[in-house]
Amino acid sequence: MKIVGVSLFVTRLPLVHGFETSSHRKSHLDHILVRFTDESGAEGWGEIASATDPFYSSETVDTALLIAKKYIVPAVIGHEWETPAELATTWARVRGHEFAKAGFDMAAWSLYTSSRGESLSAALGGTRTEVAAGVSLGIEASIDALLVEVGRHVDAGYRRVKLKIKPGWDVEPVRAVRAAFPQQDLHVDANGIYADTEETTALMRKLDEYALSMIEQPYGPRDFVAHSRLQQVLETPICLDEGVVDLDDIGTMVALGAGRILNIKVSRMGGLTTAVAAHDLAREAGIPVWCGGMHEFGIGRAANVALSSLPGFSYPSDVSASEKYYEKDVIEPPVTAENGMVQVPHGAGLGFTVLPDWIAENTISTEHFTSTKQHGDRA
Ligand code: OSB
Ligand code: MG
Repeated sequence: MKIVGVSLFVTRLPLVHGFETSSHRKSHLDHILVRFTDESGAEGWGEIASATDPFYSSETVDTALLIAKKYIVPAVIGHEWETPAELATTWARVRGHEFAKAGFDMAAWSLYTSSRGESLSAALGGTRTEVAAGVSLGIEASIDALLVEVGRHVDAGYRRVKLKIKPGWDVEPVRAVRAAFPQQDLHVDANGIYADTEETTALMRKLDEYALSMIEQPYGPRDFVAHSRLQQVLETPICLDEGVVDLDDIGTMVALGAGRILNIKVSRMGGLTTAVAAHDLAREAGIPVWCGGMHEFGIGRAANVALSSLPGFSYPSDVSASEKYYEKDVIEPPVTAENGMVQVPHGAGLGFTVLPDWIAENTISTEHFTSTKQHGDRA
């Protein structure tokens, strides 16, 4: 297989409901869609779901575009490959930039599976026909507003509700939501905002009283030692997100006991190839996993659904219906959740159709590269 054309579409969508985390608030997202074309004219699609600002990871939309154009596109165009893992070796010497790599890895899996007439889920080793959907709820202006949001999503059937927390918005909202929804599978995500102090330890132990299924990334991404210390005095499992960007990090997490659950994100780990390897490694180590999200548009969302069908994904994933975030998605049909379950498509490739009209309407800028030109030239 050989890629003869790559197109990068910087696309923008407004969020139907503004989203606030411990670091910032957003009302729209810019994601880069990656389109591969092979010699036969077949297409593969990927999504670079990087945030605009470097507050979740160090990457941004601008850095992803730069790395893609300067290093990844020239490496993949014209290269002969049989499997996505093989194509991924072409950009392996680029350190970091996992979000940028993930978009290309996803496009390779999409092209590979659609060419073989195989579903993405089956090719990745998926065993589930439907996956449990959790929902991630941002910080709201008031506890009443949060209770309304939780109620809407519990009524919609979501199997797990995650609440974003930060200092000053932690024990109170958790207490209120737990009181209103005593049986709900509930967890919290701090996005690494807490300082490793005795005060934080006391606060986390307070959260232990609310039967949360996990506390996601309380401390900074590199601080495995602080997570390990905290886990030893907590009943509630700690789940790592930002801290785990490669397979070595899983080794560190396990060796130090820095958490008992792992959030695997396709984007954060550099693509589906690494995400599957992370799943296998966590499984061997007895660490249950779930699939996290980056508010993906439909292409990235389809990849998340397929990944979540692997057997080790035993907690509900952040695979909400497209409509939770966007009015009109890039794929047809949109991802839907019925009674909190998302069906895993069995059609070839991503299992969804990418809509050219949507791309025409929502693209801010486009760059095309072909193998007939010097690598990296604009078409
Ligand atoms: O920490 O899981 C996170 C969104 C953007 C950045 C970080 C995170 C999130 C989410 C959204 O929680 C999950 C989703 O895509 O549904
Ligand atoms: Mg998280």
